[in-house]
Amino acid sequence: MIGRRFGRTEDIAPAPAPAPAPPGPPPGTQLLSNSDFLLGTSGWTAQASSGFATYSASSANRPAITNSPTNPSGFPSNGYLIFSFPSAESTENVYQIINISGLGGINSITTEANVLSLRNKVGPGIGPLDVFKLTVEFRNASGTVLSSMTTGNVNPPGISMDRVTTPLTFTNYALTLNRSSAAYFDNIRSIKVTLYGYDPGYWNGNFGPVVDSCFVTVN
Ligand SMILES: [Ca+2]
Ligand SMILES: [Ca+2]
Repeated sequence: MIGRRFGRTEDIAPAPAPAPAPPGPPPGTQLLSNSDFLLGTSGWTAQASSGFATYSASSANRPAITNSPTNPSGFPSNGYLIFSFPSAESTENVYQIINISGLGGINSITTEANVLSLRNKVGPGIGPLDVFKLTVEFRNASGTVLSSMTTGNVNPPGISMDRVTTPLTFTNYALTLNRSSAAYFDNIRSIKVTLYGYDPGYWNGNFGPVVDSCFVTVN
């Protein structure tokens, strides 16, 4: 009877247990398919109505994926998404939608892209810097956007056409959504990752930002 006062514990109805969140992928799982672009366009969608371009150093006007960029030289053959010169996001926009059954046991989602700029040689100097943007949307089961994150437009460091550096240096851009700051975290059922970039030098061909890899990792 020690510690009991004014009533009996069995009079108090237990609070209903909250429904458990559907289990998420194991922590550390990487969710994007063809994350390193080694499998061509597999898994990725080009928003342009005409789809992806065929990689070209002279005539492409949309994003393309290739294992072997021909200009400039210096790229090893391991898969790259390379943008072109139109600045319209509807044209230079490549995305992938990841569907998940739940995020139980997961505390964060990190989206990252490894990017390098192909700067144009214009006259005696280097042309305008390439523009790149990484955006990720978190959606519920109905497809409603719960939140989005973006790097905004950035200018990845890069190389000029006639001064290739070896090894090529890619810059990592990352966005992390934490469970602790997102009350809707357990309602997320899909993740849309969008890569956008363009070449302000306006050279016909694929001379925009180069994406070597893109990952979505849960932890
Ligand atoms: Ca790659
Ligand atoms: Ca460029």
